[in-house]
Amino acid sequence: MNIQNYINGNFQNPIDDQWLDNFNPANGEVYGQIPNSSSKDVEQAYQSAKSAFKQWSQTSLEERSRILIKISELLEDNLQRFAEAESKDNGKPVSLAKSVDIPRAASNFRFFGNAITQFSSESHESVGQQAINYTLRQPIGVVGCISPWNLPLYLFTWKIAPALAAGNCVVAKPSEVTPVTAYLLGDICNEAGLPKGVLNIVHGLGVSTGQAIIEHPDIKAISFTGGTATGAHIAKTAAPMFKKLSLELGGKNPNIIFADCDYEDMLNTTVRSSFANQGQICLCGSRIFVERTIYEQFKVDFVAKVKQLNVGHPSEAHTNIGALVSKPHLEKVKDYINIAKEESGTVLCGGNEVVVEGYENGYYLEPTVIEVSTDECRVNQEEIFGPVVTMMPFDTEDDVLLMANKVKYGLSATLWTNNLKRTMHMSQQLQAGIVWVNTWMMRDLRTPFGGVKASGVGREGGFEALRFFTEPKNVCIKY
Ligand code: TXE
Repeated sequence: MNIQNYINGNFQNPIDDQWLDNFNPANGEVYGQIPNSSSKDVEQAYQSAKSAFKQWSQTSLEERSRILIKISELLEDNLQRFAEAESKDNGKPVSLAKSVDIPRAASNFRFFGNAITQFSSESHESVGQQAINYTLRQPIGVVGCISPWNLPLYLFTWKIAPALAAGNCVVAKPSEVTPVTAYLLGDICNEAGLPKGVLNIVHGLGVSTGQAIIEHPDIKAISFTGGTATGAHIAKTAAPMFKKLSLELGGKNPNIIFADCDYEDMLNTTVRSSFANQGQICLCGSRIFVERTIYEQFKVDFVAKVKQLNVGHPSEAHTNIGALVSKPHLEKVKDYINIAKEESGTVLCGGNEVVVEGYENGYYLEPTVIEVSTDECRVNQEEIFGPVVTMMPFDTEDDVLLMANKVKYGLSATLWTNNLKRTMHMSQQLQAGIVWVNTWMMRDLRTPFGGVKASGVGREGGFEALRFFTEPKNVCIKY
């Protein structure tokens, strides 16, 4: 499938006619070409967004809301087609794309379509001075949204929907590794009646297309999800132009298990929080810490369950773990398994590539559990972003808190306990933007989402996202 840029409501080839191969991770074959857009394409997308801005920013909230909800409905109508496209592009099981990725992309549009009708700003009466202040929340103008490959349409729309709801026009770039569902979204936007130029989607490499977006002097805000190194580069580039930035970056999240938890629930959820989406979710609990009194039992039970996971072709109904997203990523994850062995970690299960019959060149890897003897080893400190978890025992609350916080990241943490005092204490002390207690990845779209430390700056979700995509202006009236 060949794809094109979506600019001013039309599909078009890149101006310089530069193209990239798009791979199917399930069989390693090239199945299409995608534009590698240059700054010329980004400029055209910007001009189209700029021309559309005046009218879109003046469009009533009811009308914006109606269009966003229509996009959501059309995504739902096309669930099967989008789920299959996402799976083919990314390697994730179709069942996962159908139950999580595409429904969530639809929810993003519905949620922000509704949220904008409830969004309001503050007013401050200056008592005794006969003045009133009120805050205008105005759209920024043209904003840039750049998203990664792990949850392609899910994260792409998580940025675009609030940006559009707040009255901005958008230049967006999905990951060059998984661009297809973003391409398909263009048609849906046209069908829903989104005016031309309000959303523009340009495809290409980070260093060419992405770089042109972040360098563009008139794209006033950048919402980015991706690797921490890229986030740092974007911050450096954008800071001298005083762009507004929201950066959602990597994670190395602790999953802390106390003996007093609901064991079965914890065990089943821990399998999911370790290996969902082939472990390629920034929220995965990739460092498992288990209270020593149940450590040996957990080790036996967890490994037994992990061994039952089926690695297979993404479209097979019995597949739990599909293909990793790309060959270079597979190599990176394998390198970490070798590093673990060199660091004297013990591979309790997995660790090898899987050959799936009929798809011998696909990027399949066994779910891998590594027992580590110290929390300071590289596999316990660096983001692997694949189907690999580490585990080790702990003795006290203080010990595990220290280890949990002793990484450069701070995105999420999971805590399994029925002790209320401990829950309150640990939730306050964990250095993370999100703490889940007795659950994992339970999402309410109204809540603030994002991380601390090297996991990024800013929060997405709910009114936080609408605040990010608007500029507050104070108006003071003396009467
Ligand atoms: O991400 P990149 P990569 C982590 C994970 C992974 C690592 C690298 O550990 O192994 O990051 O992944 C665009 N200007 N996460 O290399 O490069 C790029 O085109 C503007 C965590 O795939 O950060 C893509 O659209 N844009 C993560 C997006 O940035 C640039 C999800 C993300 O790609 C750019 C994915 C530039 N100079 C990976 N360079 C999470 N937090 O969920 C790249 N891009």
